[in-house]
Amino acid sequence: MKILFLNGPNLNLLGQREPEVYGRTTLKDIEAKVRERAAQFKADIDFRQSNVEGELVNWIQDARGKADVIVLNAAAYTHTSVALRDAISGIGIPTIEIHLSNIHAREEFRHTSLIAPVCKGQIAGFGANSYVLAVEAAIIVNGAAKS
Ligand code: CA2
Repeated sequence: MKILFLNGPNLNLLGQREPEVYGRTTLKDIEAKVRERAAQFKADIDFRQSNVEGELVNWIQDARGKADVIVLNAAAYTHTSVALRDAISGIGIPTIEIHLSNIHAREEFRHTSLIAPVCKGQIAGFGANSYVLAVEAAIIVNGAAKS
């Protein structure tokens, strides 16, 4: 089983800026945690980050026939991107939306996710553990898709 983790804009800054909001864990640290958890399920991980909306759209499209599940932290694009939403609904690969923070407990503009309606579900508010939980969610979603 292959899980594609995609990370949106500014997540490359994790652990280096605004530690009071996003903690001190870097994206590399999170990737290591994800790989450790995925190894327990013998799942393959592809883990990427981009600040460019179109690059994320291209990666979603290219996942056809390569990834079984996509786990997406679209960061700020969560709240703005019709292009990402259309890409997710266009490819037919089950996608799980994740966030480090609880977007529903933050500013009003973060309460709306344009991608949520085309995702299988959402995991938000558990910091780096949102990513670890997403590995398990991906296994469940993949099993459900095959049965
Ligand atoms: O909680 C999340 O995972 C978010 O997707 C993070 C996004 C934010 O726009 C979403 O509303 C919720 C922000 C990612 C930017 O991360 C930074 C990390 C360090 C310094 C500055 C930004």
